[in-house]
Amino acid sequence: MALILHGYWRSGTSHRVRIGLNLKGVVYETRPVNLLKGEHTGAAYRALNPQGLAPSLEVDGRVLTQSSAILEWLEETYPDPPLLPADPFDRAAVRAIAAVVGADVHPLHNMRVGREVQALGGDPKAWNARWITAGLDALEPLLAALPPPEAPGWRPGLAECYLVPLGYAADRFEVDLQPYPRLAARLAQAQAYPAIAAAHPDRQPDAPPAS
Ligand SMILES: N[C@@H](CCC(=O)N[C@@H](CS)C(=O)NCC(=O)O)C(=O)O
Repeated sequence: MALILHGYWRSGTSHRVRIGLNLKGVVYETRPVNLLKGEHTGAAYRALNPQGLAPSLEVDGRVLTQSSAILEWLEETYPDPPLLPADPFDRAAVRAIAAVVGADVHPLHNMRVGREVQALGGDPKAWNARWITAGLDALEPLLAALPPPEAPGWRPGLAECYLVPLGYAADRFEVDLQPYPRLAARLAQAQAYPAIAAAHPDRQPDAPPAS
């Protein structure tokens, strides 16, 4: 299969999908969509994804959108190694974490929302930090239901697809992770995996050169 990921280096949802692809060991081409230049709202990108949001995954010419749907497609198409645990309760715990990040937090700190906040006279950075903090507060107790990263045989999966980009956003908007020891330990362990390190925004071809 020929896979093309249309995304942006610093987009959390593109980051999610890169982690999923890398954890599955799937080879893909990256086609950058510059959100700052508004390329996602142009006709060329909307022909792929009428909603005009990143990412989109092209698979042999068919287009998948919405990071959660793309990750589910990946799990179903490439079951090994799995992103989800075997036990249905453990799966539900992982999906709850994904929903907190994907449904409750990320939509509030999206670029288009930040621009509206600014247009209304607010401070987008403080807004983003406020909602990321609310998400971290919700996640820390939920993480107690998952095997800790120190457990034998632990490996990153769907939870990390969501948590690692949130950790990046927390760092970007200067939210201290010190009050969240479970999350901090998980992120440290996950980031040591080459598949996750390779998905880091700074390592993408469209990232600006390090200063
Ligand atoms: N629910 C969508 C959200 C996609 C989304 O919001 N992507 C952001 C980048 S992380 C975007 O394209 N933002 C453009 C904008 O805010 O104008 C998904 O999970 O794929």
